Amino acid sequence: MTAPRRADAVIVGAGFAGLYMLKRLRDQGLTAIVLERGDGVGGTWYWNRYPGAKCDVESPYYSYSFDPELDQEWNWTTRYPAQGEILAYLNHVADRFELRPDVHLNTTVNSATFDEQANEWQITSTGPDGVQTTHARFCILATGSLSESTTPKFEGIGDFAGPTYHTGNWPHEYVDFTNLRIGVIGTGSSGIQVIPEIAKHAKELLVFQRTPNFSVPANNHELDDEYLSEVKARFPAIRERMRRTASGLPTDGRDELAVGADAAHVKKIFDEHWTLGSFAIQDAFADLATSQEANDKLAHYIHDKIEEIVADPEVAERLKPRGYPVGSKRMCVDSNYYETFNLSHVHLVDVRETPISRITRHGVATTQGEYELDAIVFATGFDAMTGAILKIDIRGRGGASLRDHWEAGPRTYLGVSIAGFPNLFSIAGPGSPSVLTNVVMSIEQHVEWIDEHIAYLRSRGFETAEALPEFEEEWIQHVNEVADQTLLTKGSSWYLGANVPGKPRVFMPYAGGLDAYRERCNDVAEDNYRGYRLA
Ligand code: N01
Repeated sequence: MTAPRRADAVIVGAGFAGLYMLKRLRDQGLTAIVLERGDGVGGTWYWNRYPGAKCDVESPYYSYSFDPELDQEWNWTTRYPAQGEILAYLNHVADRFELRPDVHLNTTVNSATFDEQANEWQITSTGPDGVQTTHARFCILATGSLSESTTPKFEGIGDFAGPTYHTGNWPHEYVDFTNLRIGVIGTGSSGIQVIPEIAKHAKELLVFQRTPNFSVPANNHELDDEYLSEVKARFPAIRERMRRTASGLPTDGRDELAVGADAAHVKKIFDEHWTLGSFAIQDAFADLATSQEANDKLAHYIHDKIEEIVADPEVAERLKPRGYPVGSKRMCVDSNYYETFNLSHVHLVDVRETPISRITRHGVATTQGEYELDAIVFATGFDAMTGAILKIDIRGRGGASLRDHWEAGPRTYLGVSIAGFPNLFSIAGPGSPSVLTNVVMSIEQHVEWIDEHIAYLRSRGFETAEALPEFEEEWIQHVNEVADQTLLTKGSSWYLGANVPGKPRVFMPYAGGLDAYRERCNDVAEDNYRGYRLA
C-alpha cells in the first residue's frame, strides 16, 4: 500500500477525453491527475491496434478543435486516419501541452467512494507501486464508450490450442498470419476492417457471421498538400460550423425526403454518396433515420451493391443485412470488405443458421461441423457505454453503489452527472450524444462544460454539485422519447446493450444531436446549473 495522495481532481482514462480534461483543469489552476490502465496514452486508439484499424470520421475533423495552432501544425496523411496516426497525434498532444507528468500509466482504478464528511472522493487504484488511494474533490470518468471489450462465453473457450486475439485488445507486436488458417468471429465495424487485412496473409480465412452489417466503401486515399493547405486555411470556419451541427461534423444531412421522391433521383443521390464513400449516406435524405419506408430504400440500394460486388449469389444473399433498419446497428465503413468474399481462400460461415456450439482444441464447432483453425480473432465488440464505468466499484452518498443505481440501465442527468454521486462527472457517458456524433466534438463540449461547472462552484465557494433525482428522471425520459422518434431502437445493437447477455435493454446514447444537446447544457449552466443541488 503506497501513501495516500491528494489532488483537486482525478480523471480516469487518458484518451481524447482525459487528456483534454487534464489540460482544462490545469489551466484553471487545479491539481489534477489522470489514472490510465494502459502503458501509454490514447485510450481507444491505444488498445485497438488490429490490422486495418482506422477511424470512419475524416482525419481533419477527428481531432481537437480547441487550439488553432494545433490545427495548423498537424498533418494528416490519409482521408480516414489509421490507428497509428491517431495514436501519434494524441502522443503529440500529450507532449505539446506537457501533460505527461500528471498521467499515471499502468494504473487501474478499482473503486471510488464519496466521503460525505470531507466532501471528497477516495479513489483506489493499482499501479506500478501497488495499491494507492487518492483523495480528490472531483472524480471525472473519461473511461470511453467502447473500451471494455467482450468475448462471448463460448463453451470450451479455454480448450483452443492456438492463439486467440480480440480486436479491442490487440498485441503491440506484429501478428503474422502468413500461411495460417484464421477464424474471425464477428462482423461489426472491427470485423469488417480486420477481415480484408487478414485475408491478405492467411492461407484460409473463415468469417463467422451472425448478423450481417450494412457497410459502405470508405474510398480512403492519401491527402495531398493542396488539400491540407486548403483545409488549414478554412479551419476557423470549419470548426465554427462543427460546433453548430447535430453531428459535430462540418456538414449535416440534406433536407430532402426519400419518401415520395422519384426512384431514379433517389438512386442518383445514393450513387453519389456511395462513390464518395463514408457513412454520410445514411443522412442522404432527411427521413432515412425516421421512416421505415425511406430506410428500406437505402437497405435495398445496399443489397443491390452487395449483389453487384460479390460474385457468388449465395454468399451475397447471406451478406445482405435484413430485419433491422440501416443505422440501427452502427453502420460500417470498409475498404474492400464485400470484395474479400470473392477470394477463393475466404469462406463465410453463417452462424445464425448453424450457431457456434463450442470452441474446441482445434477450432470452432458449429451445429454443422468443426472448422480447424490455427488462430481465432474475436471481433465481438464491447460492453459499451457502461462497461468501463461499472467495472469500478463506485459508491456515492450513504455508500450507495452505482451498480445498484444502474441495475435497470444507466441513469444520468445530461449524460454527465448522476443523482446521489456528487462531484462525479462522466465524459461521453450514457445519456450523452457521444457515439452518435463525431465523438471528439462531443468530448470537447463535455470537457468544457464540466470545466466551467467546476470553475463556477469554486468561484462561489460551493464544495459539491449533485444532480437532483427528478432532473435525472426527466433527462432519461427525454433520451427515450427522442430515441423512440427514430428507427435507432429497432436493431439489436450495442446502443441498446443487446450484445451483452443479461445487460438491461435501454437505449443509451442521446439521439437529439450535439447542437440541441449543447444548447440544453448551456441553458442549464446559464440558469445557475438548474437540476443540481449546489452546496
Ligand atoms: O463490435 P460490434 P465492433 N456469436 O458489437 C458478433 C466502433 N468502432 O468492435 O450482431 C457470434 O459492432 C456480433 O454479432 P451480432 C463503432 O462504433 C469504430 O465491431 O450480435 N457472433 C457482431 O457481428 C462500432 O459500432 C470503428 O449478431 C457474435 C460482432 O460480434 C463499435 O466500435 C472501428 C457473438 C460485434 O460487433 C463496436 O464495433 C471499430 C456470438 N456469441 C469499431 N457475440 C471505426 O471507426 C458477438 N458477435 C471504423
